[in-house]
Amino acid sequence: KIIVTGALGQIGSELIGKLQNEYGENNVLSTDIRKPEHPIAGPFEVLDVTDGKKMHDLAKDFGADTIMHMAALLSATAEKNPMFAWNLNMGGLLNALEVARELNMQFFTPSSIGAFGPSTPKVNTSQDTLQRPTTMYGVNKVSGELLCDYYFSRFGIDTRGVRFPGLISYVAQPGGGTTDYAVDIYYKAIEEGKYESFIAAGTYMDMMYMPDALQAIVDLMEADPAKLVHRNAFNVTAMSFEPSQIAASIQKHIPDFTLSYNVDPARQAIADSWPDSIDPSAAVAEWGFKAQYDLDAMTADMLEKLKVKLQR
Ligand code: VAH
Repeated sequence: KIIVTGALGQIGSELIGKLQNEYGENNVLSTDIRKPEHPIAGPFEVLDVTDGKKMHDLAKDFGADTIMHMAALLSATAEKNPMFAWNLNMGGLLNALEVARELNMQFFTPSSIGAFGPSTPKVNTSQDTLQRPTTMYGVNKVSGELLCDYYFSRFGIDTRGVRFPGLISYVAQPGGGTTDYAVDIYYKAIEEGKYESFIAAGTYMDMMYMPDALQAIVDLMEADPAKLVHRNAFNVTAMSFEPSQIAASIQKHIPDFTLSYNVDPARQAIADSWPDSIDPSAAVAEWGFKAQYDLDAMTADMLEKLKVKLQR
């Protein structure tokens, strides 16, 4: 039985459906800081992750044996409000780890390519390398990786996690990410036939389609722990592209689509501090990570699903 925090977020909103399919609707307790606008399947409770006592009581009463901590502020939002981001991202994580320790639960939380910084080698960034991020989000992610390793080595808690690249999905509009230009572009392609990118041409970032991200979480959590050399920060990625490449992929379906640029210095600075491409070989070797969607497969599915969602 799994309790999920941040269940209404970009990953959480699709993760709960994936978990319900895998483990049964009533074995997944969704929580988030406010009630869902539209009814969702399965049990739901309001939870502010900075309230450790309520998190403990909800997990205990539900009989959870696993916690998936998905609640966090993303990079651009965190940079606008760094102190609030520290308190929410680190306070929430510590509460979730403490609940996992008190109730001896298996634990998952995602890290990010944001855990790398400008001094990290940028191309084919290895699993174990220099991590001096220059954003509050990145500081939170590196701290989180170390804290999760600590809860494994010090308390024996079965903590696991991946470094997600930019995630692209059509269900929940992401909030405040730097990679979210790659989500916005699909909506605008259908709504307006054009997109003005806040990320500059030539800015490569790792990306992955949400179905691959969800499968990666399930595969890692189901993996044989004896095979895990790493635990809380597996590099995972499906592709690396820059804005003109995703535009070209869209133009295969919408020939008149045009891309222009209006770079946002704040989010460009964040993007410039991250790798161009990361090496997922540890995840492949230790738990068989494999992404199914490449750029063109993702584009075809995103446009098809968004045409329905946007009724175009
Ligand atoms: C962000 N989408 O942009 C998130 C993610 C790697 C990017 O961490 O902040």
